[in-house]
Amino acid sequence: MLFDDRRISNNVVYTSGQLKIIRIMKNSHLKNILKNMLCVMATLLMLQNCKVKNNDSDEAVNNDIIEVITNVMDFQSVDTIPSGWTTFKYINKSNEPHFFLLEKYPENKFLEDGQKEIFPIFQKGMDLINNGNSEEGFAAFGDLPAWYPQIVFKGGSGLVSPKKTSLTTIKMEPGYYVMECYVKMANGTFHSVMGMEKQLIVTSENNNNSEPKADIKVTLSSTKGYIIDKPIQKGNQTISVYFEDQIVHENFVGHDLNLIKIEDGVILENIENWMNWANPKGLISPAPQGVTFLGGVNDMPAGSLAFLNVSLDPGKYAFVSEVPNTLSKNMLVTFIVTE
Ligand SMILES: [Cu+2]
Repeated sequence: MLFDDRRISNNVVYTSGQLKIIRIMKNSHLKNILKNMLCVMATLLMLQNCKVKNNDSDEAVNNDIIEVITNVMDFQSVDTIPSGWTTFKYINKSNEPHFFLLEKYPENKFLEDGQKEIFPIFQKGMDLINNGNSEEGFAAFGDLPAWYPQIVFKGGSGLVSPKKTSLTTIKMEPGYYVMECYVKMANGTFHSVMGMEKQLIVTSENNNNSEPKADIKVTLSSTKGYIIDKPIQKGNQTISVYFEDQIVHENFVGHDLNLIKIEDGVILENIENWMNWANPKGLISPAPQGVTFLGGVNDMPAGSLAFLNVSLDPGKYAFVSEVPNTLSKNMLVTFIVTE
């Protein structure tokens, strides 16, 4: 019978052979749909994976933040990090202001050598200065080893007040570093002598982190002081710090940048005097009243670039360097952050 092997579909008559082809086609259409669905699912899974990967890399970026913690008179942090752009989160849990300075040591010189040949010399000189024998004290620094000038200051945090945290980003080159704080205790003893020194090894493996983007740009120069590119607003922001040049100032260190918040009535000259470590009353506990240290970028060679991430409330602030005569050098610059 003709109609036995024929079917009617949408008023079109098909032979059984045609129906078979249609079924195969439908099946293959279904397969295509399934295939497409699988592709979509696979894509979604891939995207999901990508998202997970991105999350991982976000976490990796977060993990890349190197925490440095001071509990009392110490540095707690990892010993070894890869090279590249590195954000240091300095958490000061103690009751004193501190910073960390990264000192790149010459080859075959290590923390133990510094402890033996450098720290005691500085302490001896400082003790003499504190006792009123400035000339003899500065002469004592002549006993520093021949390799001392080969140490390169490669940045670090600025001063950080008790219970405050700072974020400083520096491009770390491979090498052997010593992390040091040379703020002084009330009796004139350097914090480094009390245990605030630690080795940090930077490997040749690169962390592949990218350079931060700056909202505000500050240029440091021995002749012009601090040049700030635009007014600083409240809120979270990244400040780049560029060392146009670097010199040895009267107290043997180079210029750096510290961010401070200042209460009303604070005399700027008192801040200026306190910031100089070579002054018997400088860089010593207690810190000047009405001044909160919010980190910064420590001493670096000419041509260096580093970043400071800060969150600012309205108020009066200043950038100040750790060198003498900051007011006349334009290295104590105040600014107001408005609502
Ligand atoms: Cu310290």
